[in-house]
Amino acid sequence: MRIEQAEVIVTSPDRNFITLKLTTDTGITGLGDGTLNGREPAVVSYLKDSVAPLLIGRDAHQIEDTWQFLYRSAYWRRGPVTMAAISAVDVALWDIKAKAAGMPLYQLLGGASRTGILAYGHGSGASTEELFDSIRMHQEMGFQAIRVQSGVPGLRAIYGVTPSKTDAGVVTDPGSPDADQHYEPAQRAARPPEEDWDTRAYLRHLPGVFEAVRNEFGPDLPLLHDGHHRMTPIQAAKLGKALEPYDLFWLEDCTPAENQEALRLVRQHTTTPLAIGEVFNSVWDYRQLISEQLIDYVRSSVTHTGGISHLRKILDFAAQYQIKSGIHGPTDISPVGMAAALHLDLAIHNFGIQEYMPHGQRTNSVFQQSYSFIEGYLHPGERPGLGVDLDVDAAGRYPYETAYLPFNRLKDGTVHDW
Ligand code: GCO
Ligand code: MG
Repeated sequence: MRIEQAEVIVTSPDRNFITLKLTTDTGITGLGDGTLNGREPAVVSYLKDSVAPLLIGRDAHQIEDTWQFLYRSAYWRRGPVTMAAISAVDVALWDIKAKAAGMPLYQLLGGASRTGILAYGHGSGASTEELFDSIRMHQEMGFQAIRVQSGVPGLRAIYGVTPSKTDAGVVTDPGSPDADQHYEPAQRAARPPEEDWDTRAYLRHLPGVFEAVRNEFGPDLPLLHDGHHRMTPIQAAKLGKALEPYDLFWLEDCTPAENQEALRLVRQHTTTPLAIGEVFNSVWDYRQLISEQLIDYVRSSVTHTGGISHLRKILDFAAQYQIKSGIHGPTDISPVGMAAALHLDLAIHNFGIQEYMPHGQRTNSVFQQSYSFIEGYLHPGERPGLGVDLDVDAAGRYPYETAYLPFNRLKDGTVHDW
C-alpha cells in the first residue's frame, strides 16, 4: 500500500487547525494533527515543503521506518515544529493501518485495558462565585474531575480563567457558540495580547481558593491545578506544600521545566503530585524527570511529541517508574489529535487521566468524530482507524486567521513566562 497524495489542510472554524491527509493507492486515507497554537504557518511549511514530497511512493505500512527516516534524515532534530509535523505523519499512518485492518486503532496498540477514559474539565472563575458556578456547570456536563483556575485580586486577565462576562476589553470570538463557556487563550489579533502577572499575589491567594472549593464540593472530587511555568523552584515548593491539605490530583507545570533539576527541589518539599510536559516534544525532555522519579504524570500531547509511536515510548519508559499518563487535551489539539490520544489512553496500562475541553460546534462540523463522553468518561468509539473524518468543503469555509497566544509582563515591565 503506497502513499499517493499528501495534503495539508488548514482550517479555522473556532480556532486554527492543521491537518495532514494522506491518501494511498488503495483509496484508504488517514488524518494526522499538526496544530501548533500560534505558530501554525511554520508547521504548514515544514510539512508542505520538506515532508510531503518525501512521503509519495512510500509504503504506508512502514510507520516506524517512516518515523525514523523523518527524524534522522532531517539531521536537525526535535523542536515543536519538527515533532508536530512528524506527529501528523505518524498518526495519519496509524489511521490508515487501522482502517486497512478494519479495526479501531486501539486494537492495534494492544486492545482496551479499561472500559472508559476518565477525563478532567476546566473549571475557572475570576471570583469564587464564578468558579463555583463553573465547577457546577462541568459537573452537570458529566465531568468527575475538575481543574481549578482562579482569578487573583489585582491582576486583570489570568491564564486559564474564562473572562467575566462583565470584563471590558476582552476579545472573545463573538461568532463562537461556546465563547463564554470555554477559556481559549489564542486570540485572533495581529500581535500577542499582553497580560499581567504577580507570583506573590498568586501564592497568597490560591490556597484559600482550594480551601473554599474543598469546603463546597467535598473531599471526593479530584481537583487539579496548572501553574503554567510561572514559579521558581522554591516558590513551587511552597505552593505544593500549601496545597497539601486540599489533596490535589496534580499540580501541573509548576516551574519552567527546561530545567529538569528544578523539580528535585520541589519534590524534596512536597507530596503534592506533579505533572509536567505539555511543551516538551521528545523522550529526551523527560529523561531525568522520569528516571529520577521527579514527576507523577506525563503531560505531552500526541500532536506535539512525534505522534502515537513516540509518545507510546515515553509512556512505556514512565511506566517502569510508576509514572502515569495525563495527555494534553486543550482545544488547540484538534479532534484528530484528541482521537489519537484516546486510542492510546485506552490501550496503555499506566493511564492516569485525560484532559478534555470539548470543541465548539463549528469545529465539530468540520471534524466528524466517533468518540463519546458519557458520565465523565471518554471512549474513542469502534469505527476502523481513528474514527475521525474531515469535511474538506466545511474546512474551506474557515480560512486561516493570524492568532497569537498571550504573553506576561510583571508590574515593572519585565517579560515573564506565560
Ligand atoms: C493545558 C494547557 C493549555 C495551554 C495551551 C497553549 O493545560 O491545557 O496549559 O491551556 O495553555 O495548550 O496553546
Ligand atoms: Mg497546562
